[in-house]
Amino acid sequence: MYENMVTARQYEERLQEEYMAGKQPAFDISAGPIPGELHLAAGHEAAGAGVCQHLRDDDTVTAPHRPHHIAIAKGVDLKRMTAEIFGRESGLSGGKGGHMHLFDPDVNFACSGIIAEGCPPAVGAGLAAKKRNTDSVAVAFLGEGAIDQGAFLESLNLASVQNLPVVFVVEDNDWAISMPKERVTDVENGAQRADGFGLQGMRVDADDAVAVSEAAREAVGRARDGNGPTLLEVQVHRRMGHFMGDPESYRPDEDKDAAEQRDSIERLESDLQAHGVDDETIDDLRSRAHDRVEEAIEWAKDQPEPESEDAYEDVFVNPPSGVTDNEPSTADTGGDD
Ligand SMILES: Cc1ncc(C[n+]2csc(CCOP(=O)(O)OP(=O)(O)O)c2C)c(N)n1
Ligand SMILES: [Mg+2]
Repeated sequence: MYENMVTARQYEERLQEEYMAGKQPAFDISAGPIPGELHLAAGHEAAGAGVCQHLRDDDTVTAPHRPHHIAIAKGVDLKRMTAEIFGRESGLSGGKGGHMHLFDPDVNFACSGIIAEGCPPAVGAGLAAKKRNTDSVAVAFLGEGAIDQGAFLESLNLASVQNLPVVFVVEDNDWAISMPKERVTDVENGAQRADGFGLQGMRVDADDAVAVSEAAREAVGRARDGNGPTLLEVQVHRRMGHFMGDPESYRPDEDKDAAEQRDSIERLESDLQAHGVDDETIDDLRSRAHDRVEEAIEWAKDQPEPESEDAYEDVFVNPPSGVTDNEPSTADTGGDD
């Protein structure tokens, strides 16, 4: 878990540098090697590492718009993920999705920029596992800002009534962009949402990877054993702005300071030291993470950009005629495109 969390933090620190290149002096979101929005997950690492520690490649994970720590913990190919973020041809989605649209079928990972969007597909994956009689599970990650979304609430209901192997993991960082949780949701503990739908609810209150891992062991185990879904809420902290370039003028200084102080990586490091792990071992893990991150970034930056004439490839099942030079496909997709 520690190596995973450090990899995620170091990875995002490097992405931050790359992202800002070319965007100054006046912030230009479309400039530089990583154009568009970038949502960093510094302060959320315990949730990704603690939960994904219990998952296999054949388990499905859907993640939201802040996906890197979860993708890394699930074992998504770091080089191809980085190439995707840099918009390169060898990226997971051919460079067309960017950082919020990472798909890796080898480890059954997907994410989306639409909040709560990952919940219905995770329920679908859970239903598929049940129908196929496998013991795979599906995990949907979402932010606390998404817990009032219909897609989430309907997913809770369906997973519960069908007793599906699904775990919903809410990363509660107290903020949805500039909106504090208490102004939009009248429950302090999001896990209480479970009560209305007849599934198990759990909450981990501290930024503690070990506590998350213990709760997730129980939740994933319940799903794998055919005993139904769980809603697990995990307290995390957003150490940065909602996205890069967010001046956070809406956020009180004390809140930012509190997020700085509650670092799950430092906490886990102290736990490891208290359990006799020596500094050399910790340094080794950190330097392994560093090398892996550098290798992925250097590799990705060397990859070619996609050809502009391929822009419409992989976008439509049946491209409207005239959209591409190719004849529209006549394949029967069995439904609407
Ligand atoms: C359905 C939908 N509505 C609104 C948005 C715009 N939006 C992007 S992120 C965000 C806030 C998400 O907050 P939360 O779920 O708590 O996740 P966090 O950013 O805190 O990790 C919103 C409203 C969106 N992407 N999708
Ligand atoms: Mg939030």
